[in-house]
Amino acid sequence: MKRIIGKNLIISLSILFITIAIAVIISVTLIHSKTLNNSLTKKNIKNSDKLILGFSQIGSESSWRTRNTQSIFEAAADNDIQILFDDAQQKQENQLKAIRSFIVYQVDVIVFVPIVEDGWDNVLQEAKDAGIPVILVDRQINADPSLYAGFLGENGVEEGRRAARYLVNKCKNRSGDINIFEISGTENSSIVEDRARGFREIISTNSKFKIIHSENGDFLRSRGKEIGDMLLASNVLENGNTTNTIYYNKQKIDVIFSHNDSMTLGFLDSMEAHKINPKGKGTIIISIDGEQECIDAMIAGKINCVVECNPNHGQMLMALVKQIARGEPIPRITYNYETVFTEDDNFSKYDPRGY
Ligand code: GYE
Repeated sequence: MKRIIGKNLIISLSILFITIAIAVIISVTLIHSKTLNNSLTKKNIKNSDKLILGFSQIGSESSWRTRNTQSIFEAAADNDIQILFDDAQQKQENQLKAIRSFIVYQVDVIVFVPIVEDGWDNVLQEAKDAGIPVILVDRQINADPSLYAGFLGENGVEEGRRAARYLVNKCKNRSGDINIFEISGTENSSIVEDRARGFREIISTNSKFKIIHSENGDFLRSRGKEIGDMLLASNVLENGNTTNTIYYNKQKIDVIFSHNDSMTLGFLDSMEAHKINPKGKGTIIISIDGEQECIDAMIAGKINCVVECNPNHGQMLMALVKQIARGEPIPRITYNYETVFTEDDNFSKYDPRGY
């Protein structure tokens, strides 16, 4: 009798254990694909007139990115377009999975922000075979152009050129080498390559400009701080005082060219931690994006120039989505409006940035 009770207990415990394990597996799966599954039920509205847009975003690595996502959601709501959303959390494999889910759900249009340039051909061919048009937002790819309808975003090459033009003008009366330390973003992303190319194109017209090092900061504030900590450790002298001149491998850094505001702000965090006076540093700092916090830092004299990258793609994107859903072609490339903010501006004319 005791043995039978013991046996039953073991069986019951095993069932309980298996049930818990299954519940854990299901909830973990749901956490990642929460938005997709929520929308799966809404997919049944396919019979209604609402357009359904599958949108794969990279993640939320910067305030710029957060605003970019918001802008697309706001515009979709304004245009009565239903979004199936997936946050890829900085992984291309998650984007590939999301796009394949959109194909299974038979969305009307797929929009995605390609984290890197390569590796999209197969999934885009699958979308094409399923008859679903694809629009790239913000970043471009290396793939046969017939695999997607068009691109909407910023002109990264021009952003790099604008950063360099500011520098060339700022240093027009300086002779001798001007050493540049570059903090770049996600490796193999089109935006980093474009900004780097545009920047080099302009500075190469004068041999005094020298890029002495380029460090990948992944577009993250935390990495900007780490890079700052690595450079600035030697600024703290034995007597506890700090020196304001920044060096890399014993070479004085005249310019920091940072590919986004998050990394620039991380670098400023590090300067503050090392008690380096940002105004007396003698290093020109140039950043890209135009986040409010960076504009404020420029107004406070800590940064010299911020090249705008406009994250507000929403309204333009919805216009393209509707156009393509009507079966009309869209332009291969649509650029957003962008400007440059510098220390010489009349700051009272600035509008709040909204990100
Ligand atoms: O500059 C940065 C971001 O791809 C233009 O990605 C975008 C960049 C932007 O996270 O802040």
